[in-house]
Amino acid sequence: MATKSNSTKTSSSKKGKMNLKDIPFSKERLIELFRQMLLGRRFEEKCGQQYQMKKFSGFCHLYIGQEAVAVGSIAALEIGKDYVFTTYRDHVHALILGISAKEVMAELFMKRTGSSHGKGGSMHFYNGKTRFMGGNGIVGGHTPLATGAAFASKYRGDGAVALCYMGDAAVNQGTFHESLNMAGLWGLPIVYIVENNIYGMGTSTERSCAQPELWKRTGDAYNIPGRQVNGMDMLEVYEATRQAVEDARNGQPVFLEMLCYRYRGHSMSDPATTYRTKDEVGQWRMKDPIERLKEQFPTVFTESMVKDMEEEIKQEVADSIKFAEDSELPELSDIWTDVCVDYPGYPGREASDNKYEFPYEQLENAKK
Ligand SMILES: Cc1ncc(C[n+]2csc(CCOP(=O)(O)OP(=O)(O)O)c2C)c(N)n1
Ligand SMILES: [Mg+2]
Repeated sequence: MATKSNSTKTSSSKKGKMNLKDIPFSKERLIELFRQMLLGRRFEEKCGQQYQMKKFSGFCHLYIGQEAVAVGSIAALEIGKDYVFTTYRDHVHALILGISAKEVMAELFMKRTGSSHGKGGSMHFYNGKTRFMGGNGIVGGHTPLATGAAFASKYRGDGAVALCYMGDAAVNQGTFHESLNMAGLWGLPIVYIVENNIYGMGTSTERSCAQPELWKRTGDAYNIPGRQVNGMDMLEVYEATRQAVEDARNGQPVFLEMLCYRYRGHSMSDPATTYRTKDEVGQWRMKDPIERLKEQFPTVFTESMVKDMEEEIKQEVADSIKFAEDSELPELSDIWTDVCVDYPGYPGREASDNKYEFPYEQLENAKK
Protein backbone atom coordinates (compact mmCIF):
# COMPACT_ATOMS: atom_id res chain seq x y z
CA MET A 1 0.00 0.00 0.00
CA ALA A 2 1.37 3.39 -0.90
CA THR A 3 2.39 5.56 2.00
CA LYS A 4 1.49 9.23 2.38
CA SER A 5 3.61 11.09 -0.12
CA ASN A 6 5.56 14.27 0.17
CA SER A 7 7.09 16.09 -2.74
CA THR A 8 10.63 17.35 -2.42
CA LYS A 9 13.01 19.50 -4.33
CA THR A 10 16.49 18.00 -3.97
CA SER A 11 19.82 19.42 -4.93
CA SER A 12 22.79 17.40 -3.76
CA SER A 13 24.90 17.94 -6.87
CA LYS A 14 28.47 19.10 -6.54
CA LYS A 15 30.18 20.91 -9.33
CA GLY A 16 33.73 20.70 -8.08
CA LYS A 17 36.08 17.81 -7.47
CA MET A 18 34.77 14.64 -5.86
CA ASN A 19 36.35 11.65 -4.24
CA LEU A 20 36.02 8.11 -5.55
CA LYS A 21 35.37 6.93 -2.02
CA ASP A 22 32.27 9.15 -1.85
CA ILE A 23 30.47 7.47 -4.72
CA PRO A 24 28.54 4.21 -4.63
CA PHE A 25 30.44 2.36 -7.36
CA SER A 26 33.92 1.35 -8.42
CA LYS A 27 36.27 3.36 -10.61
CA GLU A 28 35.73 0.82 -13.43
CA ARG A 29 31.95 1.27 -13.23
CA LEU A 30 32.34 5.06 -13.21
CA ILE A 31 34.44 4.82 -16.38
CA GLU A 32 31.85 2.54 -17.96
CA LEU A 33 29.08 5.07 -17.26
CA PHE A 34 31.20 7.92 -18.60
CA ARG A 35 31.80 5.87 -21.74
CA GLN A 36 28.06 5.33 -22.17
CA MET A 37 27.53 9.11 -22.14
CA LEU A 38 30.40 9.75 -24.53
CA LEU A 39 29.31 7.00 -26.93
CA GLY A 40 25.77 8.40 -26.87
CA ARG A 41 27.06 11.89 -27.64
CA ARG A 42 29.41 10.92 -30.49
CA PHE A 43 26.97 8.41 -31.95
CA GLU A 44 24.23 11.01 -32.13
CA GLU A 45 26.47 13.69 -33.59
CA LYS A 46 27.15 11.27 -36.45
CA CYS A 47 23.44 10.43 -36.72
CA GLY A 48 22.73 14.12 -37.28
CA GLN A 49 25.48 14.33 -39.85
CA GLN A 50 24.35 11.18 -41.71
CA TYR A 51 20.79 12.49 -41.75
CA GLN A 52 21.91 15.80 -43.23
CA MET A 53 23.85 13.84 -45.86
CA LYS A 54 20.51 12.15 -46.66
CA LYS A 55 21.82 8.68 -45.79
CA PHE A 56 18.49 8.10 -44.09
CA SER A 57 15.23 9.97 -43.64
CA GLY A 58 12.05 9.99 -41.59
CA PHE A 59 11.81 11.10 -37.98
CA CYS A 60 15.02 11.55 -36.02
CA HIS A 61 15.12 13.10 -32.55
CA LEU A 62 18.55 13.59 -31.02
CA TYR A 63 19.28 13.28 -27.31
CA ILE A 64 22.44 15.41 -27.27
CA GLY A 65 22.72 17.20 -23.90
CA GLN A 66 20.43 14.82 -22.00
CA GLU A 67 22.82 11.82 -21.74
CA ALA A 68 23.17 11.97 -17.94
CA VAL A 69 19.47 11.19 -17.52
CA ALA A 70 19.43 7.88 -19.40
CA VAL A 71 22.87 6.76 -18.20
CA GLY A 72 22.45 7.66 -14.52
CA SER A 73 18.94 6.24 -14.21
CA ILE A 74 19.44 2.97 -16.09
CA ALA A 75 22.53 2.39 -13.92
CA ALA A 76 20.17 2.10 -10.96
CA LEU A 77 18.17 -0.79 -12.49
CA GLU A 78 18.49 -4.55 -12.48
CA ILE A 79 18.93 -4.97 -16.22
CA GLY A 80 16.92 -7.85 -17.64
CA LYS A 81 14.55 -7.85 -14.68
CA ASP A 82 13.25 -4.27 -14.63
CA TYR A 83 11.27 -2.77 -17.52
CA VAL A 84 12.20 0.39 -19.43
CA PHE A 85 9.78 2.39 -21.56
CA THR A 86 10.68 5.63 -23.29
CA THR A 87 9.68 8.04 -26.03
CA TYR A 88 10.86 8.51 -29.61
CA ARG A 89 14.09 10.17 -28.32
CA ASP A 90 15.44 6.69 -27.72
CA HIS A 91 18.79 6.02 -29.44
CA VAL A 92 20.90 6.43 -26.30
CA HIS A 93 18.56 4.32 -24.16
CA ALA A 94 18.88 1.61 -26.83
CA LEU A 95 22.69 1.77 -26.79
CA ILE A 96 22.76 1.44 -23.00
CA LEU A 97 20.25 -1.40 -23.03
CA GLY A 98 22.26 -3.82 -25.08
CA ILE A 99 21.62 -2.83 -28.69
CA SER A 100 24.95 -2.39 -30.45
CA ALA A 101 25.93 0.79 -32.28
CA LYS A 102 25.85 -1.24 -35.50
CA GLU A 103 22.27 -2.41 -34.91
CA VAL A 104 21.11 1.09 -33.97
CA MET A 105 22.71 2.71 -37.01
CA ALA A 106 21.46 -0.03 -39.36
CA GLU A 107 17.95 0.47 -37.99
CA LEU A 108 18.19 4.20 -38.68
CA PHE A 109 19.31 3.35 -42.22
CA MET A 110 16.22 1.10 -42.44
CA LYS A 111 18.35 -1.98 -43.09
CA ARG A 112 17.53 -5.63 -42.43
CA THR A 113 20.39 -5.91 -39.94
CA GLY A 114 18.89 -3.21 -37.74
CA SER A 115 17.53 -4.18 -34.33
CA SER A 116 13.94 -3.99 -35.62
CA HIS A 117 14.98 -5.41 -39.00
CA GLY A 118 14.70 -2.03 -40.64
CA LYS A 119 10.98 -1.73 -40.01
CA GLY A 120 10.95 0.36 -36.86
CA GLY A 121 13.32 3.23 -37.51
CA SER A 122 14.48 5.93 -35.15
CA MET A 123 11.48 5.87 -32.82
CA HIS A 124 11.12 2.12 -32.35
CA PHE A 125 14.07 0.47 -30.68
CA TYR A 126 13.29 -2.58 -28.58
CA ASN A 127 15.24 -5.32 -26.82
CA GLY A 128 13.34 -8.16 -25.19
CA LYS A 129 16.45 -9.50 -23.42
CA THR A 130 16.95 -6.30 -21.43
CA ARG A 131 13.20 -5.66 -21.15
CA PHE A 132 13.58 -2.45 -23.14
CA MET A 133 10.01 -1.94 -24.32
CA GLY A 134 10.73 0.91 -26.73
CA GLY A 135 10.85 3.55 -28.31
CA ASN A 136 7.23 4.94 -28.54
CA GLY A 137 6.04 7.65 -30.91
CA ILE A 138 2.81 8.86 -29.31
CA VAL A 139 3.30 11.52 -26.65
CA GLY A 140 2.07 9.98 -23.39
CA GLY A 141 0.99 6.82 -25.24
CA HIS A 142 3.38 4.54 -23.40
CA THR A 143 2.60 5.69 -19.84
CA PRO A 144 -0.33 3.23 -19.63
CA LEU A 145 1.86 0.48 -21.10
CA ALA A 146 4.55 1.02 -18.47
CA THR A 147 1.88 1.19 -15.77
CA GLY A 148 0.51 -2.12 -17.09
CA ALA A 149 3.98 -3.69 -16.86
CA ALA A 150 4.22 -2.51 -13.25
CA PHE A 151 0.77 -3.95 -12.56
CA ALA A 152 1.81 -7.29 -14.10
CA SER A 153 4.93 -7.30 -11.98
CA LYS A 154 2.93 -6.72 -8.81
CA TYR A 155 0.39 -9.36 -9.84
CA ARG A 156 3.10 -11.94 -10.48
CA GLY A 157 5.09 -10.85 -7.46
CA ASP A 158 8.36 -11.00 -9.40
CA GLY A 159 9.90 -7.86 -7.86
CA ALA A 160 10.44 -6.02 -11.16
CA VAL A 161 10.13 -2.25 -11.38
CA ALA A 162 9.08 -0.33 -14.47
CA LEU A 163 10.94 2.84 -15.42
CA CYS A 164 8.89 5.14 -17.61
CA TYR A 165 10.56 8.13 -19.27
CA MET A 166 8.57 10.89 -20.89
CA GLY A 167 8.98 14.44 -22.09
CA ASP A 168 7.53 17.48 -20.32
CA ALA A 169 4.69 17.72 -22.86
CA ALA A 170 3.43 14.26 -21.83
CA VAL A 171 2.42 15.43 -18.36
CA ASN A 172 -0.55 17.32 -19.81
CA GLN A 173 -1.92 14.25 -21.59
CA GLY A 174 -4.91 12.37 -20.21
CA THR A 175 -3.02 9.07 -20.35
CA PHE A 176 -0.47 10.44 -17.87
CA HIS A 177 -3.13 11.30 -15.30
CA GLU A 178 -5.04 8.04 -15.72
CA SER A 179 -1.81 6.07 -15.31
CA LEU A 180 -0.62 7.93 -12.23
CA ASN A 181 -4.00 7.61 -10.60
CA MET A 182 -3.87 3.83 -10.91
CA ALA A 183 -0.21 3.61 -9.89
CA GLY A 184 -0.82 5.71 -6.79
CA LEU A 185 -4.04 3.93 -5.89
CA TRP A 186 -2.60 0.43 -6.15
CA GLY A 187 0.97 1.17 -5.06
CA LEU A 188 2.51 -0.08 -8.29
CA PRO A 189 6.27 -0.63 -8.63
CA ILE A 190 6.93 2.15 -11.12
CA VAL A 191 9.18 5.20 -11.41
CA TYR A 192 8.02 7.91 -13.81
CA ILE A 193 10.84 10.10 -15.09
CA VAL A 194 9.97 13.31 -16.87
CA GLU A 195 12.90 14.56 -18.90
CA ASN A 196 12.05 18.23 -18.53
CA ASN A 197 14.07 19.89 -21.29
CA ILE A 198 11.74 22.91 -20.99
CA TYR A 199 10.22 22.55 -24.46
CA GLY A 200 7.67 20.35 -26.17
CA MET A 201 8.68 21.04 -29.78
CA GLY A 202 8.81 24.86 -29.74
CA THR A 203 6.45 25.45 -26.81
CA SER A 204 7.95 26.12 -23.39
CA THR A 205 6.59 24.58 -20.20
CA GLU A 206 5.91 28.14 -18.98
CA ARG A 207 3.46 28.57 -21.85
CA SER A 208 1.89 25.12 -21.72
CA CYS A 209 1.75 24.08 -18.06
CA ALA A 210 -0.52 25.59 -15.42
CA GLN A 211 2.11 24.41 -12.91
CA PRO A 212 5.49 24.38 -14.70
CA GLU A 213 7.26 23.05 -11.58
CA LEU A 214 6.34 19.54 -12.59
CA TRP A 215 7.57 17.77 -9.44
CA LYS A 216 4.80 19.53 -7.50
CA ARG A 217 2.02 18.01 -9.53
CA THR A 218 1.83 14.39 -8.38
CA GLY A 219 2.20 14.28 -4.57
CA ASP A 220 -1.20 15.42 -3.38
CA ALA A 221 -3.02 14.57 -6.60
CA TYR A 222 -1.94 10.93 -6.92
CA ASN A 223 -0.15 10.01 -3.72
CA ILE A 224 3.05 9.75 -5.77
CA PRO A 225 5.91 11.81 -4.33
CA GLY A 226 7.53 14.15 -6.84
CA ARG A 227 11.23 14.90 -6.61
CA GLN A 228 13.21 17.38 -8.67
CA VAL A 229 16.64 16.29 -9.87
CA ASN A 230 19.53 17.96 -11.68
CA GLY A 231 19.41 16.00 -14.92
CA MET A 232 22.78 17.39 -16.03
CA ASP A 233 24.56 15.51 -13.23
CA MET A 234 24.89 11.78 -13.82
CA LEU A 235 25.67 10.98 -10.18
CA GLU A 236 22.68 12.93 -8.90
CA VAL A 237 20.43 11.21 -11.42
CA TYR A 238 21.79 7.83 -10.31
CA GLU A 239 21.22 8.50 -6.61
CA ALA A 240 17.70 9.89 -7.10
CA THR A 241 16.72 6.92 -9.29
CA ARG A 242 18.31 4.37 -6.95
CA GLN A 243 16.20 5.74 -4.09
CA ALA A 244 13.08 5.91 -6.25
CA VAL A 245 13.54 2.33 -7.48
CA GLU A 246 13.93 1.13 -3.91
CA ASP A 247 10.71 2.93 -2.94
CA ALA A 248 8.90 1.55 -5.99
CA ARG A 249 9.96 -2.03 -5.22
CA ASN A 250 8.38 -1.50 -1.80
CA GLY A 251 5.09 -0.40 -3.35
CA GLN A 252 5.59 3.37 -3.43
CA PRO A 253 5.59 4.77 -6.99
CA VAL A 254 7.71 7.88 -7.50
CA PHE A 255 7.75 10.74 -9.99
CA LEU A 256 11.15 12.26 -10.82
CA GLU A 257 11.46 15.55 -12.65
CA MET A 258 14.88 15.66 -14.29
CA LEU A 259 15.86 19.17 -15.38
CA CYS A 260 17.85 18.92 -18.58
CA TYR A 261 18.25 20.45 -22.03
CA ARG A 262 18.50 19.31 -25.62
CA TYR A 263 21.19 21.22 -27.43
CA ARG A 264 19.69 20.46 -30.87
CA GLY A 265 16.22 21.09 -32.23
CA HIS A 266 13.20 18.96 -31.42
CA SER A 267 13.88 16.83 -34.50
CA MET A 268 16.09 17.13 -37.56
CA SER A 269 13.57 19.45 -39.20
CA ASP A 270 13.72 21.98 -36.34
CA PRO A 271 16.62 24.46 -36.44
CA ALA A 272 15.57 25.63 -32.93
CA THR A 273 16.28 29.27 -33.62
CA THR A 274 12.86 30.87 -33.25
CA TYR A 275 11.78 29.95 -29.73
CA ARG A 276 15.01 30.12 -27.75
CA THR A 277 18.08 32.31 -27.68
CA LYS A 278 21.72 31.45 -28.34
CA ASP A 279 22.44 32.74 -24.89
CA GLU A 280 20.04 30.22 -23.33
CA VAL A 281 21.66 27.33 -25.20
CA GLY A 282 25.08 28.62 -24.14
CA GLN A 283 24.04 28.75 -20.48
CA TRP A 284 22.97 25.10 -20.56
CA ARG A 285 26.08 24.01 -22.43
CA MET A 286 28.06 25.33 -19.48
CA LYS A 287 26.35 22.62 -17.42
CA ASP A 288 27.29 19.86 -19.85
CA PRO A 289 27.01 16.45 -18.12
CA ILE A 290 30.11 14.95 -19.77
CA GLU A 291 32.32 17.93 -18.90
CA ARG A 292 30.85 17.92 -15.41
CA LEU A 293 31.90 14.32 -14.74
CA LYS A 294 35.40 15.12 -16.02
CA GLU A 295 35.58 18.05 -13.60
CA GLN A 296 34.33 15.91 -10.73
CA PHE A 297 37.04 13.26 -11.27
CA PRO A 298 40.05 14.89 -12.96
CA THR A 299 42.44 12.16 -11.89
CA VAL A 300 40.27 9.46 -13.47
CA PHE A 301 39.35 11.31 -16.65
CA THR A 302 42.77 12.59 -17.58
CA GLU A 303 43.36 14.20 -20.96
CA SER A 304 45.15 11.16 -22.39
CA MET A 305 42.59 8.72 -21.02
CA VAL A 306 39.70 10.67 -22.56
CA LYS A 307 41.61 11.05 -25.84
CA ASP A 308 42.07 7.25 -26.10
CA MET A 309 38.43 6.68 -25.33
CA GLU A 310 37.40 9.26 -27.94
CA GLU A 311 39.50 7.41 -30.56
CA GLU A 312 37.98 4.06 -29.68
CA ILE A 313 34.44 5.46 -29.82
CA LYS A 314 35.13 7.26 -33.09
CA GLN A 315 36.08 3.90 -34.58
CA GLU A 316 33.03 2.16 -33.12
CA VAL A 317 30.72 4.78 -34.64
CA ALA A 318 32.53 4.73 -37.99
CA ASP A 319 32.20 0.93 -38.05
CA SER A 320 28.49 1.24 -37.34
CA ILE A 321 28.04 3.54 -40.34
CA LYS A 322 29.99 1.19 -42.61
CA PHE A 323 27.92 -1.75 -41.35
CA ALA A 324 24.67 0.15 -41.99
CA GLU A 325 25.77 1.21 -45.47
CA ASP A 326 26.82 -2.31 -46.43
CA SER A 327 23.65 -3.97 -45.15
CA GLU A 328 20.64 -4.85 -47.29
CA LEU A 329 17.24 -3.21 -47.27
CA PRO A 330 14.33 -5.44 -46.19
CA GLU A 331 12.62 -7.56 -48.86
CA LEU A 332 8.96 -6.95 -49.62
CA SER A 333 8.17 -10.36 -48.08
CA ASP A 334 9.61 -9.11 -44.76
CA ILE A 335 6.36 -7.22 -44.35
CA TRP A 336 4.88 -10.48 -43.04
CA THR A 337 7.51 -11.12 -40.39
CA ASP A 338 7.73 -9.71 -36.84
CA VAL A 339 4.00 -9.06 -36.83
CA CYS A 340 2.77 -11.58 -34.27
CA VAL A 341 4.51 -13.96 -31.87
CA ASP A 342 3.45 -16.85 -34.07
CA TYR A 343 1.77 -16.61 -37.44
CA PRO A 344 1.79 -19.89 -39.33
CA GLY A 345 -0.08 -19.64 -42.56
CA TYR A 346 1.02 -16.13 -43.46
CA PRO A 347 2.58 -15.95 -46.92
CA GLY A 348 6.32 -16.60 -46.97
CA ARG A 349 6.35 -17.87 -43.41
CA GLU A 350 6.79 -21.43 -42.14
CA ALA A 351 4.89 -22.52 -39.05
CA SER A 352 7.18 -21.72 -36.16
CA ASP A 353 8.15 -24.30 -33.58
CA ASN A 354 8.46 -21.44 -31.14
CA LYS A 355 4.74 -21.20 -30.35
CA TYR A 356 3.64 -18.78 -27.67
CA GLU A 357 1.60 -20.30 -24.91
CA PHE A 358 -0.34 -18.15 -22.54
CA PRO A 359 0.99 -18.82 -19.00
CA TYR A 360 -2.36 -19.83 -17.45
CA GLU A 361 -0.69 -22.07 -14.91
CA GLN A 362 1.67 -19.32 -13.77
CA LEU A 363 -1.26 -16.93 -13.37
CA GLU A 364 -3.25 -19.46 -11.36
CA ASN A 365 -0.26 -19.98 -9.06
CA ALA A 366 0.18 -16.24 -8.63
CA LYS A 367 -3.43 -15.93 -7.43
CA LYS A 368 -2.90 -18.48 -4.63
C1 LIG B 1 -0.46 12.40 -28.87
C2 LIG B 1 0.56 13.13 -29.69
N1 LIG B 1 0.36 14.43 -29.98
C3 LIG B 1 1.28 15.10 -30.71
C4 LIG B 1 2.40 14.46 -31.17
C5 LIG B 1 3.46 15.24 -31.96
N2 LIG B 1 4.60 15.46 -31.13
C6 LIG B 1 5.70 14.68 -31.24
S1 LIG B 1 6.86 15.09 -30.15
C7 LIG B 1 5.95 16.35 -29.50
C8 LIG B 1 6.50 17.20 -28.40
C9 LIG B 1 6.80 16.42 -27.16
O1 LIG B 1 7.60 17.15 -26.29
P1 LIG B 1 8.11 16.58 -24.93
O2 LIG B 1 7.10 15.64 -24.36
O3 LIG B 1 8.52 17.71 -24.08
O4 LIG B 1 9.38 15.68 -25.31
P2 LIG B 1 10.75 16.13 -25.98
O5 LIG B 1 10.53 16.10 -27.45
O6 LIG B 1 11.09 17.49 -25.46
O7 LIG B 1 11.74 15.10 -25.57
C10 LIG B 1 4.74 16.43 -30.15
C11 LIG B 1 3.71 17.43 -29.84
C12 LIG B 1 2.56 13.10 -30.87
N3 LIG B 1 3.63 12.40 -31.26
N4 LIG B 1 1.64 12.46 -30.12
MG1 LIG C 1 10.42 18.45 -23.75
